[in-house]
Amino acid sequence: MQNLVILTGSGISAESGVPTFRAADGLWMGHRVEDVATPEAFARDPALVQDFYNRRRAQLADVQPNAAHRALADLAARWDGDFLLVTQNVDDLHDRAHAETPPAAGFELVHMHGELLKAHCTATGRVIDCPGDLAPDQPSPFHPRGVLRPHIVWFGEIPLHMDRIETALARCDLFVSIGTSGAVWPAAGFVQIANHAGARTVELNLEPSFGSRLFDEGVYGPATEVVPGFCS
Ligand code: BV8
Repeated sequence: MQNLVILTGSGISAESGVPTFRAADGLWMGHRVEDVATPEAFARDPALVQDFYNRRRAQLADVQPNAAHRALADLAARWDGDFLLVTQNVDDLHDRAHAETPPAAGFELVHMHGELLKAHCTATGRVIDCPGDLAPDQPSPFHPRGVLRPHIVWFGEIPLHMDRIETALARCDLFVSIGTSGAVWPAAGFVQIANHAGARTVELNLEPSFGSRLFDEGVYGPATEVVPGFCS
């Protein structure tokens, strides 16, 4: 019984039409990341940040899981060991793929950078399904001085589920990284934890990532081709 950890990044959703972060122009949907994905940006210009996430949340209605998301869901349905799917993505494409193909008992999906479809209260941290477009000073239902913000881990904030992730990495037999540039920490360091645990490490990406030399193997090409191939 093998224990599996898979990490995904925006590259797995690219062929669904969801923009990746580090496209050639370095801008992300017309913005510099630090202008929209930091607590300082939210404090400085909440209208800009709420609008940026409102637009991305609205776009989810126009995209669908692709063959790579579905291949992972098929794998999760038949995997007989522990399978932790860690996504850096805040879209719900993995969630939808696994809802269509229910996973086996040992499967768990965690969003380490949060979820577009959720919001949290700035005063209490309580997380709820996002009630729709958020206003710059969206009142929180949990605290008179709270505001609802996107439930997104911004740069400089601590990723979610880190204990769960590090525990799974320390005991995994196979670690697969899919569609990520290896530019963002601590996700970029997960392969080193897996290597230290003696796991086989594989990178599936359009091209070698910044950390490609840390992997035992690399298979390069579009996710909708290399992921189903790897999972079969
Ligand atoms: C933390 C939510 C401490 C936002 C995201 C200096 C100052 C301040 C901080 C730092 C610093 N130096 C380092 C840091 C830490 C910082 C960091 O790493 N900065 C980088 C930029 C240097 N990290 C943090 O701040 C993190 N927090 O460190 O806290 C800590 C840590 C551990 C324990 C305790 C405390 C928080 C980072 C989270 C930021 N939030 N997302 C939002 O979505 O709005 S990160 C963001 O980047 C997304 O989540 C994204 O997933 C992630 C990584 O990017 P990728 O997914 O890899 O996307 P990218 O475009 O880069 O690459 C796409 C890849 O896909 C490419 O390789 C491409 O070839 C490939 N591809 C494209 N098309 C396809 C494809 N592959 C296959 N098929 C295709 N068709």
